Amino acid sequence: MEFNVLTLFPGMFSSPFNYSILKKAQDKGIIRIIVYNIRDFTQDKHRIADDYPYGGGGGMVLKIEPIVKAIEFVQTRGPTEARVILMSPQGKLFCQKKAKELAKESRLIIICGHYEGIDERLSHYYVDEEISIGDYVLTGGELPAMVLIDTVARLAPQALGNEVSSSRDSFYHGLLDYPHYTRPADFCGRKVPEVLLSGNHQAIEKWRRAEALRRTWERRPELLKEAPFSMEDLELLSKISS
Ligand code: 9D3
Repeated sequence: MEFNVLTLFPGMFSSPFNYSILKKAQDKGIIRIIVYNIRDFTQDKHRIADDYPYGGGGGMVLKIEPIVKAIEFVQTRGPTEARVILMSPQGKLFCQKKAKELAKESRLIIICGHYEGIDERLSHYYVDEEISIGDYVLTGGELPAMVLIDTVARLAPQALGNEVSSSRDSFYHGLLDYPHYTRPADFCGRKVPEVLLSGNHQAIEKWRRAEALRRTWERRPELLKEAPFSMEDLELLSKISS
């Protein structure tokens, strides 16, 4: 899977992807992250990528021409048409479901704005969808693009090694994670729950499921509307909530 990032600050993308699962996935050729500097697609001698807004008011607006040139360059460079995503505070909220949908694509173009805005004709004529990562104000679309790439890349077929299992993701689908413990079994009198030391795998699975349900009920009850439940889950939930 190929991620093509268009940004005015390509340097921001060098280190975050050089670690852990994403590093391994790139080394193995499972994903490719290619970062383009929008300024390299300007055609004037001052390499100007932004301009004053029509209608006045403060701030600058990213120009459409260099971004469209960059999109066209990436489109002609690959075998299939890439889906074009604009990171934008006006976009639809990013979520795991959207990540799974994007993981089916073979190529993405991800555009990062970094000023007051981008000429509206870009999103109107050249962008397939606008995505926001949440209702808070950042300085640009670069960090949101990294969040999106991180989330989608780990879902790309073969990206997850043994260290993380996506089958566990799917068993706990829509729920918060259960608590984790490792040695020592007693840290200054703070003990690991007995059941985890019992070796009874059926009892451990039941305890983990109950803890995941309990935490979700306590911390993120709105998630329970979407999560799939078994009959046993409903029994556990009725105990928790009484
Ligand atoms: C007052 C108008 N502001 C929009 C809320 C202007 C503005 C603020 C911040 C325009 C761009 C930005 C930079 N942010 C992004 O480009 C961005 C973003 C974000 O700020 N929060 C969550 N998701 C995203 S995706 C891109």
